[in-house]
Amino acid sequence: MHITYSSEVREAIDSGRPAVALESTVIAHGLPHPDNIETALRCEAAVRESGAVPATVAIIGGEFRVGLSQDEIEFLAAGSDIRKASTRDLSIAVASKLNCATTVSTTAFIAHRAGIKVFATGGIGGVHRGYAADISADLPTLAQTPITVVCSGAKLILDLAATREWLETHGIAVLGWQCDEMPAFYSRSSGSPVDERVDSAHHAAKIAAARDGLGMKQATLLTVPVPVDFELPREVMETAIADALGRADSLSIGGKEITPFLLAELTTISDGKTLRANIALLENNARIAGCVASEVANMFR
Ligand code: PSU
Ligand code: MN
Repeated sequence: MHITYSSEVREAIDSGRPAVALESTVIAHGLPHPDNIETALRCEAAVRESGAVPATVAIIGGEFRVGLSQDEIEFLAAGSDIRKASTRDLSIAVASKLNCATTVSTTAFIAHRAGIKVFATGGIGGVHRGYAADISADLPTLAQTPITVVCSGAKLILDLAATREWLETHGIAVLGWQCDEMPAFYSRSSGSPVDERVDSAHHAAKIAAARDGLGMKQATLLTVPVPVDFELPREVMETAIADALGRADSLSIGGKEITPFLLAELTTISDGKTLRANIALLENNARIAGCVASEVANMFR
């Protein structure tokens, strides 16, 4: 499989230095312009502050890219004609030489094959509410890709209980970063327990190393609650989500459009509060992923 690396990421991987993969769908489709550029750069800076090298993943002209320049990030953020590439789009993207942003599923797919062990994002996709057949390709990919994904759980617009059950059925361990309950994206609680609380990056890294030692093929989810100052209570969010889902339904929005549509609707309904929470958790997750990647790299020295 052909992957093109930035020189910085190439050197980090070759010398066993820690690297953290970052996705690009959140840049091209998840956040509005220009917050998306600023957030992408802040996430990269957060990874660096934790002593790791950021490796933002995308597909440019059909080429799998690991590590992007600022110009390339700005190109994705400008967003015109950038396809949201999920697993089913990978072969099409390569054959037709497309420009694509990578979701959690395709970022994990590419990052794992690039030799990167830790990946940071905001919220993974999951089982959509009221339509159990709409399951994000993020889930089956995580069931087949041994990488550690640092996230704030699944996005609150989803059916979180069904998503939690799916993870359990498919053998994906859910760790809680200094918490006992799986976070719910904008909210710090979901009502679902984590499988193990971890209080240090070292503990998380030990679990990831044990997974690899067992030869397991599943990802590990390290779930991190949104920073307290940015949390939005779940009860308040439920009304907003019901409104956003109603609008999506009346406009017949579905498929890959639904997640970006709902996130944008919530930003409008909440007067920007969900956007600020999303940015805060993305940056925080990138920082923690950098710490975990550093611990993982130490174990292999
Ligand atoms: N995290 C965010 N914002 C996002 C996403 C994650 O904070 O927009 C993206 C991820 O790329 C994830 C995708 O893979 O949303 C899920 O899309 P879908 O539900 O269509 O599978
Ligand atoms: Mn879907």
